[in-house]
Amino acid sequence: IFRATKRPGGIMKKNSRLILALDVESRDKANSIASETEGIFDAIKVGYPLMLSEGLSVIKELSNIAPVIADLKIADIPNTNHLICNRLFSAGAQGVIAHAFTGRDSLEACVDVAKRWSGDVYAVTEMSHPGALEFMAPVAERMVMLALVAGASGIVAPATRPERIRALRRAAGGLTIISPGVGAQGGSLRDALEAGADYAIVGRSVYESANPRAAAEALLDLI
Ligand code: NUP
Repeated sequence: IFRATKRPGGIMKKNSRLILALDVESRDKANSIASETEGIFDAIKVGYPLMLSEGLSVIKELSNIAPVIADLKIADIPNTNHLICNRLFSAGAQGVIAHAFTGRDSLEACVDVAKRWSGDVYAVTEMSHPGALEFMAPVAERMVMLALVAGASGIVAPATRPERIRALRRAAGGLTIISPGVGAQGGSLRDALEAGADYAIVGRSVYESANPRAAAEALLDLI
């Protein structure tokens, strides 16, 4: 089961190690924050709030500023996952976030599509909110193994629990770890990166700030 699989390779350059979570609900707001903070974030993550408000076309617009990761936490049967991933990559996404708990075949369906687009799949292992301790945390290490076996590029691990990033890093080997929960959810940027995250994902503490660029620069200063 642990046969090595070729991982898709992305174009996200590890520079600031910061990913902007752009959970605003208007295209104008999204574009203005992305432009204001241009050059700081290694990628922009968009999810349901923005895509349900403004449609998939926001992906292409934002990808002129930074590579876009589509965070729909894909969690369906393999065929549906395949269709969803095709939509997201053809809309211009560089990476997608998919749940691991659906199992190997479903995650592999995402990876198959990602490879065709030279894109990335990040598998959700243990989420950052308290409720993740109920069902996810007890099986998170197994989900990391699944991410490895399925050929995902990386995993999503919680900045709210650096000790869990450390444990998941031990299981994840060289997989990329992207880590949400810094700032608004109480996680510390430095602790997350020191624990083994490659990138920290930051949303509200930047886009709700009166001065998003200054807020982003303040984060850079911490690294
Ligand atoms: O476990 C996860 N926790 C989490 O917060 C997985 C995620 N994808 N996210 C997302 O990261 C969440 O949906 C939001 O887009 C971002 C964190 O934003 P904020 O708490 O910094 O505002």
